[in-house]
Amino acid sequence: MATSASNLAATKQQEEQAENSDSDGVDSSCELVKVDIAVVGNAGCGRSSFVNAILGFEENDKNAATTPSGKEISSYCHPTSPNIIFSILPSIDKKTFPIFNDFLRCGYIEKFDAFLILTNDMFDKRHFAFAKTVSKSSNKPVFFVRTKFDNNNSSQGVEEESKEESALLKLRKSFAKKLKEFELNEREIYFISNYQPDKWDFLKLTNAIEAALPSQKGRFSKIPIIQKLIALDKFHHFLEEDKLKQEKIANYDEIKELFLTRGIAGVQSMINKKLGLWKEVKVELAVLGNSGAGKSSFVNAIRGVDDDAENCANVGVIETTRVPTAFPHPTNPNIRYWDLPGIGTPNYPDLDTFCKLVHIEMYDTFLILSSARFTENDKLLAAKVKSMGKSFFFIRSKIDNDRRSEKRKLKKNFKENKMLRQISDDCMKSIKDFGGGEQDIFLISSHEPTKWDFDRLQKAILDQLPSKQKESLMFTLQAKSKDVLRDKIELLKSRLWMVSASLVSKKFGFWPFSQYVVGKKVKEIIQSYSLQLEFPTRGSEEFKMLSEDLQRKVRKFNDGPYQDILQWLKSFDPDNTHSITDYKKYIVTKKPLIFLQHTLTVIIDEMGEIAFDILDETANNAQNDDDLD
Ligand SMILES: Nc1nc2c(ncn2[C@@H]2O[C@H](COP(=O)(O)OP(=O)(O)OP(=O)(O)O)[C@@H](O)[C@H]2O)c(=O)[nH]1
Ligand SMILES: [Mg+2]
Repeated sequence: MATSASNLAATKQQEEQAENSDSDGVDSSCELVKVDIAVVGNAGCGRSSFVNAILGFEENDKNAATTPSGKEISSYCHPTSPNIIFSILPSIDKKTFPIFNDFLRCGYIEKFDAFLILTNDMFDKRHFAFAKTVSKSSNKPVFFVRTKFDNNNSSQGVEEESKEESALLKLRKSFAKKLKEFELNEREIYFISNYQPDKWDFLKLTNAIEAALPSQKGRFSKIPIIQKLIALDKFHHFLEEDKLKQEKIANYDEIKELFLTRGIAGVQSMINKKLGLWKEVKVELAVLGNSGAGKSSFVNAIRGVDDDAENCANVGVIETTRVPTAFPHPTNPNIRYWDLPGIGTPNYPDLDTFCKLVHIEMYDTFLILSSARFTENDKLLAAKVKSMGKSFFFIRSKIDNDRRSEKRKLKKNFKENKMLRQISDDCMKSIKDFGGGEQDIFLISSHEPTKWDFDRLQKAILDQLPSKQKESLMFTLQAKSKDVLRDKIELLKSRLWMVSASLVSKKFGFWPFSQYVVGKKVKEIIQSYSLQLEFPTRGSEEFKMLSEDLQRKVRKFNDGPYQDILQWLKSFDPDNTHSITDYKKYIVTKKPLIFLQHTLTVIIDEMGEIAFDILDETANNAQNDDDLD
């Protein structure tokens, strides 16, 4: 048998590395157990590329594997795993060995510990005959590897994927037939690409080689490229990649890189930043209109603050708003409603003075209120805002007053819809120059924000804001209407994969990969959902008003997770599909991200239904009260 110079070099390299093993991370525990794996194949089948791929060498590295010439053997190992050697044998084809028996007589079967038979096409007679000889004369493992699988498989799109599936099936069938012909036991065929080791069966092959060589248990995974492949595999496992990647993860590559370099902790720090981004976004909303139009009352209503609360905007029958005053949202101070004095008041006699003094350019959107027809000043202001390329809304306030007086006047002949149409038509006349339609006027009462267009207004404001501002404002809106509720549920769901990833424990880190979910954080998330979906707290007046059935349902989410989180989570999946158990303060499951995604989706759906029921019940109660009036 010819042994090449590079084989000797590899041995020398191993010896040197073994000597330095303590200082440079070489696995010293297995110095004595060497394995030499033969890479067999025809010329051009990808033997050296395979060795480079498995050892993580670039083709132009000085250490890179090259195919030996003639009947030489070249051997390679990775510096961190010097005891795992890959030796490229001379080509098994007719050109190198016109007589096949000459190949068999070279003593390879005795010398090497395992055999990888590579082909970039179909396996031929010699391949099978060689495998048969190995299995007859020893019980050394042989692996059939089909290389260059990337050449005909781009695996992009569903159609290509199904084509690939059927190609694989065909190849497997014909391979099984050949095995039978040569009376070889059933065995696997591994489809790989040396250029894309993260795809197809590359990792499966390395796992199989390691499993077949008991002396190397746990050693293959020390080779960096294999370590990376394992991490990547775990990453795919973690994300259930295909489903999540396309739909939800915009910055997939960034996340992958973070996962591979810094593990779950890296992904989480990025995710936490993203999840918290909405808190940093600023939104400035200007509320304008004549004195007494109901600006301060509106500012309080939209912030969910009572007119006599500590941080309320002062409301009064006499003029109260004299200087621009910002009212931050109670749960997010970056969202500010500005209560602005009306144009025409002593300090702001005309539009120009007003614009200058209130710094008109600093607001994102303008809410123009009037409790009667819109005035000339309202229109001048709207035109100015329009010229600045910003949005504005005409809001007709105090509809409850109109309803009350009309009802008193018309008694049984009172028809609310007719009244609303009249008010709307009347307002339309005053703003006809703006060319809008009925939908551009919002009829509201700040005293009854669950009625009329209050909700449609909130949604309209949201819809014209840029997406980050929209998200930010959405979280502060009260889910007192079905539209806002629906949007909130959608928003909560769109953040689900990030939320799920943030709940996985990073304590157990990247290696071994964490299967632990932090129970306390799950409770916090459920609590935040309760808040977002406006579940009344136990003991509150709102809670007492609910029917018994709804009280029980609300309690399930308000109290349930705090009793026994494991049992509580299991109640959403009686078959325990995700096989969850608990360990100390953790929920343990094999695929934490998938488990969380599924369970939290079920939870949000159930909570969403309850929130809708609460709205219905509250609306019914209010209607009954009205009917009694
Ligand atoms: N019925 C009813 N009254 C309202 C509504 N909004 C405001 N009011 C009443 O209208 C009066 C004036 O309301 P404010 O909110 O102080 O009006 P404003 O536009 O801030 O007034 P200035 O600060 O003076 O410019 C108060 O008595 C409020 O209680 C409403 O939607 N319905
Ligand atoms: Mg005011």
